[in-house]
Amino acid sequence: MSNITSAEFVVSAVKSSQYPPPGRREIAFAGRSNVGKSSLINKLLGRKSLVKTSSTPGRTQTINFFLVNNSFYFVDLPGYGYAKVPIKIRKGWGPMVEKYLKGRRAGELSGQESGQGLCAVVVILDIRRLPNQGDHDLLGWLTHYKIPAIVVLTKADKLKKNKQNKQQNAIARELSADPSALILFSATMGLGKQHLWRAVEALL
Ligand SMILES: Nc1nc2c(ncn2[C@@H]2O[C@H](COP(=O)(O)OP(=O)(O)OP(=O)(O)O)[C@@H](O)[C@H]2O)c(=O)[nH]1
Ligand SMILES: [Mg+2]
Repeated sequence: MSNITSAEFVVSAVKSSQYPPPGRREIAFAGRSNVGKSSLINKLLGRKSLVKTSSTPGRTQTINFFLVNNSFYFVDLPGYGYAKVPIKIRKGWGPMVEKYLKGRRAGELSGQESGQGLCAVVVILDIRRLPNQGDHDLLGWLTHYKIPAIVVLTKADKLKKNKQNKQQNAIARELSADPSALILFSATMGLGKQHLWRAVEALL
């Protein structure tokens, strides 16, 4: 998508009654706390601070919907796996996100029209780390609910080129995936923006 004409915050939700009404397609973004989800969305949309980012992990604790080009939603999901997030919120994360994934699937929504609902989840991993239990759980849910996943390795700017490739191969092995299926990204450098847009557009 080379042309973002509008991007606006719609709603923060903690339960399904607060989601915007169905009728549009949406792409969700998920990953562990502080991995760079909100920064990645801002970069994709070419907006500096549409989505709040923070160096303090656990900043995003609700499901945030953004309407893009008056056409589809981007959905910023809260991050998982950060120990300092209060226990009550941490315990709520699993059910809240799983309910979202289950309930918003394309074809699951009332009306059953194609052209609406969750088309794919962009799973964001830190290129410097191997996937953890939370990452595996998320990918497991996506497989279970037959929701396409686009896997992105972000913060690539933190590693030199040869180390990037090494990590890409190691993470792919851990996920039993093809290394070329993992998109290298950097919100600070803009690396991977076009590549990720192509993957998103193919599923929207
Ligand atoms: N060097 C570098 N830093 C990044 C990148 N993406 C995000 N960051 C930094 O990582 C920190 C967390 O970024 P956020 O986008 O707030 O992360 P998040 O996953 O939304 O975090 P939570 O909402 O707390 O789960 C911030 O300090 C960002 O500036 C990147 O590609 N490269
Ligand atoms: Mg965030």
